[in-house]
Amino acid sequence: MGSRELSRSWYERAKKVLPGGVNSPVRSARAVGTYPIFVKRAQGSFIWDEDGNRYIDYVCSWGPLILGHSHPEVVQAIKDTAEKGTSYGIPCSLEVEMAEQVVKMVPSVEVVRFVSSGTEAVMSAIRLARGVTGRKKIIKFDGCYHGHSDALLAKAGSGVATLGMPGSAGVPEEVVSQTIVLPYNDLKAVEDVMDVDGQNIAAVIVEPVAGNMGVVPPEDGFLPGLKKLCEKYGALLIFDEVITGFRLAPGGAQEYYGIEPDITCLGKIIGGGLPVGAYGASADIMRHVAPDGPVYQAGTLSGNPLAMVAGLTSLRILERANIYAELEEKASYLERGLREASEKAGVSVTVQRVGSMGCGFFIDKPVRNFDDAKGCDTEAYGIFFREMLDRGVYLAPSQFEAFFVSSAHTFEDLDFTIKAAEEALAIVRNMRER
Ligand code: KE4
Repeated sequence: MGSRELSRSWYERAKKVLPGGVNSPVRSARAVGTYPIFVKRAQGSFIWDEDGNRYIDYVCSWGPLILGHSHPEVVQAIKDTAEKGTSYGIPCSLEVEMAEQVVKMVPSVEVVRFVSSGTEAVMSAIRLARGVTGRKKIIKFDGCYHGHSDALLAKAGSGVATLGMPGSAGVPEEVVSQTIVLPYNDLKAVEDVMDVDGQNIAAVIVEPVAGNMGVVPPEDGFLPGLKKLCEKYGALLIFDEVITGFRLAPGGAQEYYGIEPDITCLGKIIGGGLPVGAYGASADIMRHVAPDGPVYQAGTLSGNPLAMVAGLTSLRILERANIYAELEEKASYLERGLREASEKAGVSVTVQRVGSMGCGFFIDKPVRNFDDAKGCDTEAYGIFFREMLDRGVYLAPSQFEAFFVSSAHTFEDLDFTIKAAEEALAIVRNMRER
C-alpha cells in the first residue's frame, strides 16, 4: 500500500470548509484513530483513493451499492435520463413506475411516498403514525439509528423504560420526552411499557435487523411479539428497512422473516446510489398523507427522474437476477473465513451476520443489544481497521456499523480479505500482548 498523502492533504483542505472535513460524521474515521481516505473513483467491488491505492470496499456507501459501484446498466440509465432533465418538480412517469416496482416487491406496501433520504422517510413515518393514531409517544430501541430527526435523536435514559434524553445538542428535551428508549431484543420491556402506557403509544419503530450498533439479529419471537403488542394496543409497527430493504430479500426483512409492519421506511438500495428515501403502508394508512389527508410532508427533489431511474434500474436488476442466493453464499464464505482468522490469531471476534450484512465485534460473546455492543474493544477494532486499510481492504470506520457484500465481490476478493484479516488480527494480538 502506497502513501495516502494526497488524501491527507485533501482532508486538511476539507477541514477548513466542512465540519470535521466531512458531510457525515462517521466518515471522519476519528472512531478508528486515523484520517479518511478521499476516493477518486469506484468500480464494482473496488474504490481507488486520490493516491491511486485500490481497496476492496465493504462499506458500499453504507449499504446502497448491493450491485457494486458504477453498475453499467445503472450508469447508462442515469446518463440517458440526465439528457432529458435532472429534476422537474412536476410529476413524471418514472415516479409511477418506481412506485409500482416498490409496491410489487415490498409485501406490506400498497402506496408509497418518495423522499430524499432515510432520515426524511423515518421522520415522515413517525408523523404519519402520530397523525393516524392521534397519539404522541413512540418507542424506539437503544442502539438503533433512524436518521437524525430530532424525535429520534434520543438516547436511553439510565435504566429501562425511561423517557428519552437528548442524544445531541440542539434537541430540546420536550421533543424527546415523547420518545421511550428500550433495550433491543427485550420484548418484556416493551410489554411492561405497553401494559401501562399502550393507549398513548403511536408507534413502535425498530430496525428488523439492527445495523447501527454492529449487526444484531432479532431474537426468535421479538418481531412477532412487537407486532402482537402493537395490534393489542392500537399502536403502529414501523419497520425501519433503510438498511434491510431489498438487502435481505427482494421484499427486505419483512419478506425474510415473514412479518408485515404497518409502515415501512426505505432508503439506501432504493436509490441505486442516488438520494432516495421512501415510506409506504396500506392504502388505508397512506390516504392520511397530504394532499389526500391531513399529514403534511413535501420535498423539492422528491421523485426526481434521475434518482428514480437509478433506483428503478437497480430494483429491476435485483428482481431479475435474483442475486440473494449468490450473496448468501459469498457472505457466509466471508463469515467462515473471518471466524477461522480470529481463531488462528487467538483474538476473540464475534462475527454476526444476516444475509449480506454482517460485522465483527471485538468481544468474546454474542451481542444481543447495545449494552453488549458497548463492551467491545473499540481500540482493537481501530487497529484492525487501520491494518486492513494498509492491506487494501476498506471496512466501516466504526465498530458500530456493518460490512456489506455486493454481487460485485468475487471469491478472489473474499480470499484476499480473509488473508488480510489473518495478518491484521495477528498484529492486534501482538499489540495486546505488549
Ligand atoms: P440517511 O438519512 O442517512 O439516508 O438514512 C438514515 C438511516 C435511517 N435508518 C437506518 C436504519 C439507517 O442505517 C440510516 C443511516 N445509516 C447510517 C449508517 N449506518 C448512514 C451513514 C452515515 O450516517 O453517514
